[in-house]
Amino acid sequence: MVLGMVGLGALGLALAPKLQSGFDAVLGAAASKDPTGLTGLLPGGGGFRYYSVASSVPERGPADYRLTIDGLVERPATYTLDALRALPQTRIVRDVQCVTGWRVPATPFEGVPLFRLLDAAGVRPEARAIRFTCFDGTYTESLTLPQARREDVMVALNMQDKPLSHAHGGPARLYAAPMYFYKSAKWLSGITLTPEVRPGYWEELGYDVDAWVGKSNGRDDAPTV
Ligand SMILES: Nc1nc2c(c(=O)[nH]1)N[C@H]1C(S)=C(S)[C@@H](COP(=O)(O)O)O[C@H]1N2
Ligand SMILES: [Mo]
Repeated sequence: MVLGMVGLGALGLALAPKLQSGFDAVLGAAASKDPTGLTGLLPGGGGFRYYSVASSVPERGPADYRLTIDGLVERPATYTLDALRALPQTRIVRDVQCVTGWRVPATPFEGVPLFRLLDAAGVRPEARAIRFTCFDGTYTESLTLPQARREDVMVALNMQDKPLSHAHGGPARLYAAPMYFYKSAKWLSGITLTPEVRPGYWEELGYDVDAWVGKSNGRDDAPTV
């Protein structure tokens, strides 16, 4: 279907602002990261593919990672990695499903349920949705408030019983278990409560904002989980 075209479109968009600053270098870097996921199988990744729409992403760890909650909340907050690890954690084991077709069976994720961070921040009544931002400086995602409050949506700190690696979006990524993996923003740095849904990076390029596995993006092949 249109996935290849969407990928090429994304590449063009991502490159456009950078063209003045060294066409060859940028083109080479972007091509090696292939946003369509046709290349870039992670070594030892057990079927995962490495995705990044940014050509390079800084590494952050316990010393310099921060997660901010702001927007339509009573108590904006900034969490360190230690602060996130100190909160009660949840564990979910589901298949990871990318919208382009690849799947990784029964993958454990652990982290802080998103609703706990929302409750701690005090969501204001006029908030309807969340915009997620990332320290790659480029990727964005969205959820409605009811989606974000599900028990199977978390800020993930561990994957496959290990701290999330940089390649998989560590030290913290969103994990939205019932949705295609593009909802699970890697290198998560911002959670902003908004008055309405603001479509994320791939959603601006045509992917569904409500990304239920098997029930979106032209598919109707599985019950909503
Ligand atoms: N910041 C960021 N998050 C992202 C992406 C990305 O390009 N940048 N790609 C998404 C897509 S399409 C997929 S399939 C998964 C891939 O996660 P992985 O690299 O851990 O396999 O990350 C999602 N989250
Ligand atoms: Mo994906």
